[in-house]
Amino acid sequence: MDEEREHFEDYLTGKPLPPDRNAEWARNIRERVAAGGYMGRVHIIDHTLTPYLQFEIDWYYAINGAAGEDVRFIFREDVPDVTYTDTWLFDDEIVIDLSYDKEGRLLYLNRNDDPERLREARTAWHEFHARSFPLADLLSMIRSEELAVPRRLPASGGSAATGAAGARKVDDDVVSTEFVLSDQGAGYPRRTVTTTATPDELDALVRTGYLVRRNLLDRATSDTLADAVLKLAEAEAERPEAESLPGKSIYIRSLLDKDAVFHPLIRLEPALSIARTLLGPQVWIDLEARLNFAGRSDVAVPWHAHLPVIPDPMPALFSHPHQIHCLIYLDHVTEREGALCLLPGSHRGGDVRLPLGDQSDRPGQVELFFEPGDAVLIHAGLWHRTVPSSADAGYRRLLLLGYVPSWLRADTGRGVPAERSLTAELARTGDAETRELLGEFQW
Ligand SMILES: O=C(O)CCC(=O)C(=O)O
Ligand SMILES: [Fe+2]
Repeated sequence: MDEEREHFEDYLTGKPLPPDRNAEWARNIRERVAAGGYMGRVHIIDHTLTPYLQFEIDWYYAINGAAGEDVRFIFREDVPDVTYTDTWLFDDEIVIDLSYDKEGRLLYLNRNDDPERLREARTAWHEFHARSFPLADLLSMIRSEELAVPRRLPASGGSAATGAAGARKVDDDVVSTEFVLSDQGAGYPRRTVTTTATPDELDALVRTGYLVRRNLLDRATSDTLADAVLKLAEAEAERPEAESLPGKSIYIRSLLDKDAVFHPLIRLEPALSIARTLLGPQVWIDLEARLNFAGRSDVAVPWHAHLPVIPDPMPALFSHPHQIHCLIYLDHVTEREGALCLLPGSHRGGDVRLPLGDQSDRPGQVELFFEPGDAVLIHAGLWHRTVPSSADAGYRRLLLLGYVPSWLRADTGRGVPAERSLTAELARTGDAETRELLGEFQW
């Protein structure tokens, strides 16, 4: 790596390239390819070439490509939504993951023999390969000036080695992202999102699909909100439209419209900042509650995910349903009330298909218990359930704070409102597909 750094620094000063650069490696490639082997790589790039990428192309890729390596590129916006890391995959059988420090220096190589990791790496490779293009196309884009090739180097030469680092900064484990909002009308303003979740915690949420936050609300706040939830539950329980199992449990929807005591949760920064860092800066908030009445046994929510909408096969322009749901517990959740069970990583693949009503233990499940004010953020695609309560259970109240990308809205609220909703009537009489086309979605 240090040698590479030297070469890069020479390159930046405009030193001529040694004609025999990378010769040994190129011989290795030629031999393998001549013996019928395949060598290839896919490199993620942006539309502006970084100085480091220019260096890699001129110093290595041009030589490797000529020797027979399938050097390929993928634009960042085309990166498939699969789990990937910087990985070498040998003969479709051996996975080696590479890890780097913040400056982009190699920290270690890790051979991973887990069959699940192999499956993941193969999927990532095939998806990346399918959406990538060869070096020859990249060179032709550079020639035809379809790609920006800045001649002036960034003022802080040091950061060049990390490639397109984006605007995410990490100082003392505080992650700060400066977003430019793609808002033409407002002149493309900037918005900085700062979160106290550490980079490791953010990565864990993305990878495993959950992140526990203890004491997200202080005790006084959680007690106040618990009372407000109970009051609404009692007021709604007798209504015919109530979403309840009478005497056992009830969902209360649209809380922000029902009691202003919930409004401070709109700006619950520790959770909001995590959601904005991961989903993008523009989200809207939906708040609901669920309550189990005390003293009831066998009250449980079977295995489910909140957004089980990934079709098979995957259409090219499918919109992945990323939302973050923050479950805030307002009571003690012990064995009596029943743990929350999660299946870590189950938000990533569409291949978990548990039958309706399934309450069985699953390999790898994680059980969580809570104190009032504790929370867990989950990816909305994560599979979870609750363990059945016992007869000595206390109340089990939780808030479901949903962070939804802002563009995902049924109603823009603009123009002259309709006097009466014709579509509501149509939906009442229409079949399931008509209702779906009118915006109804049941899960
Ligand atoms: O009660 C819980 O702990 C979780 C409830 C849940 O998963 C839900 O209502 O969607
Ligand atoms: Fe749920």
